[in-house]
Amino acid sequence: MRSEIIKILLENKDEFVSGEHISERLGISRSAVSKHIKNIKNQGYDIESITKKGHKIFGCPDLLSGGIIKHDLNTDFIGKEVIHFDTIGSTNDYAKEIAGDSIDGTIVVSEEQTKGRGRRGKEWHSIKGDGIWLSIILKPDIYPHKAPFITQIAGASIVKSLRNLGIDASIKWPNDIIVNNKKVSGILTELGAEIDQINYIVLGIGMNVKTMNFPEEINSIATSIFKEGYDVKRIDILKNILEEFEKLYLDYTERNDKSSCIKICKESSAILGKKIYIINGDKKRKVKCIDINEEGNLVIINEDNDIEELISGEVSI
Ligand code: BT5
Repeated sequence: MRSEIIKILLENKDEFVSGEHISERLGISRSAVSKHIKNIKNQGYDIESITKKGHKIFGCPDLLSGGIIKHDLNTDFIGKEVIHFDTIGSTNDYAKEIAGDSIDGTIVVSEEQTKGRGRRGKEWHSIKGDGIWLSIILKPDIYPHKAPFITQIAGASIVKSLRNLGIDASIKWPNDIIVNNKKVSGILTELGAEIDQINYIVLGIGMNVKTMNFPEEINSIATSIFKEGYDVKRIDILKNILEEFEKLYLDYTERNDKSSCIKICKESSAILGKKIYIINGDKKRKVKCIDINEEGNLVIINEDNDIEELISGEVSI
């Protein structure tokens, strides 16, 4: 309910909105409206309330709450339902728990994660208020083997969004977003499926936006948008990602069209045409990356001069 009230105040941000108007629109009593407004103010929203005139919003705290995300969000279904936490273990874990009962496109965001995860159980540092820790619940009508491509769609939509906002970013296949040679964002796509049917996909995106000091173990490989000299708000990045993601996702799931996504992946690749290392446990092999093909797979020339196609993996430059 609070997020609906914030949405109404933001829609009318140049004027006072009466308690009566809000109570009629939301079907709740005027005293309930007053209580909610009080709580919203306690969260840090700058709202002026004048008797007989109503309530006017002047400013929002830097929170990724539902009302702020939904305001002016230009999507059909992604982000229509927002679940926002101050702190949580992992947004992906929570999203998987609720996926069965959630509507397609529901998003889970948290200001902090205490058990953020990367691939294969690796730790993902998610400092409070510093980044975007987001999971999107998706229920596409596609076969399970087509799900991994969602990671490429996420990567393409993240770089596209960052570029829309003037940030020079690239993709290190398959799931890292890089700014000035350091990792700013990572993607974790998880699947709940039967043999021939997807129950849900949880797409996890982590992005460092404001972090200046990283923990020792990732300090040399990680960066943030702000640290690289870009002063962009988390909310603007997040909304851009949701909007760009939805377009490429619908191309793929409704029209089986991967072309725009692959084009972005190739144009923004940090490794295409370069010598890279393929990492497999303790082993490292030096190969040349020659293409990202129509399936989103990495095509390389290996150490024996043979052409190989990789479906997933870990690479370093
Ligand atoms: C990833 O895994 O890059 C996927 C990260 C996905 C995080 C999101 S946040 C919302 C959602 N909820 C979750 O619990 N997860 C998702 P991977 O490619 O395996 O990279 C993991 C490695 O990245 C770690 O081993 C570190 O080396 C490095 N790393 C950890 N935290 C980082 C950070 N904040 N920034 C940059 N690199 C980091």
